[in-house]
Amino acid sequence: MNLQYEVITADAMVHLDRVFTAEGSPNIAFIKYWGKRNDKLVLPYNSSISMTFAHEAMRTVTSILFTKKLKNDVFYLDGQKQNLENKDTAERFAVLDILRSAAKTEAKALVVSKNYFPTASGLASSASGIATLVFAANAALEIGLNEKEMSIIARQGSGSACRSLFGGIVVWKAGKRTDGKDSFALQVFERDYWPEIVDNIVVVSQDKKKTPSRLGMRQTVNTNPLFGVRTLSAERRLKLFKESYRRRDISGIAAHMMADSNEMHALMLSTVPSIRYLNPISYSLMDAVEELNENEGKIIAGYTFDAGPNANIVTVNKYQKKVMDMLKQFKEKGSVIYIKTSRVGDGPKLLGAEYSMINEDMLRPR
Ligand code: 2P0
Repeated sequence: MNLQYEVITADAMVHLDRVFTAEGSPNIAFIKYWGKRNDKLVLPYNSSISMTFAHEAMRTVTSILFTKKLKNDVFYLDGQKQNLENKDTAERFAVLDILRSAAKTEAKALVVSKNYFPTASGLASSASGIATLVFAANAALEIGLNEKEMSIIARQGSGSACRSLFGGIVVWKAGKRTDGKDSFALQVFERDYWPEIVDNIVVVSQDKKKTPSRLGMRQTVNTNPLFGVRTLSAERRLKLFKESYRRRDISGIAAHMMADSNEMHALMLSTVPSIRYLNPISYSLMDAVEELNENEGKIIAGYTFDAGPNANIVTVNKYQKKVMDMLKQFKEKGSVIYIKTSRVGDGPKLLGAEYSMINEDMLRPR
């Protein structure tokens, strides 16, 4: 077999020197992923479930161009050229090598990405970044992967990214196989299944987190004897959460999401060394949501926190004013920087050429 010929044929199918731009959104997990059974392939111990944010509220826009003019990949994030020698960035960028190998090309990529939300503040920037990158590259390389296949690749860049390949409510199945082929995301409820749902993203800090999730998860798995019960507990709760969502039962989903957030943060706290992402304002927000529910005599809102102090407070249209009134006191005291409200959104989509963020200058060696 003539390998050279094969490469040339494959490259002919790749859109070289043409910019593809896509937008995608982060997701918030209601039943969380925290701990890998395989670090390299990013295989989780338990399944997780999330909501993809609407693009209007939170999004990443990524332009990509494959070219023979570059000797190495080049990556700009929020206007800053990134160092792809950095181990963490390189590990995540390895998704491009998987895609290149599927397309049988060695062309390098110029990637320009912009996040319309604070990076590295526990708001899942890696999830939307990698999901959008995989989506745009799949189009540019004309590989024709479907969302499930893209989710398997995105997962290897960042676990939570696999869930952002879909809109609506999404499950990442943990899978059992050692090669990861059964560890992928799928949509379990369409975006409009329950249109009344709203998530209030309450930003209390824009600082970079102290412990990267990847390191924190490894420490938890390696040192925490409580981790043994986590897998079963999360799987069980995920079923209950899905059932409540199916019934459009706000009290049910809110109770399950609060329990799961608390279980994950308890695991983090009892890891050695102890990992603490929540700050005093996070705890005050938990108190305030619980007080609101007590005053109502039923659960009308639920909180969940990722690897950071920012809260996500979920409710339905009917109770949204009560939640915002409760949050007003935090804003007045200056303890909340801003609140973004999002509905359930769509998965990534391609944008027109006018959205390209790539210019000739970026291709020049310096
Ligand atoms: C989640 N988080 O389910 C959980 C809840 C944070 C807390 O997925 O190592 O960036 O790249 O797979 O996906 C954040 O971790 O970690 C995360 P890697 P990722 O959303």
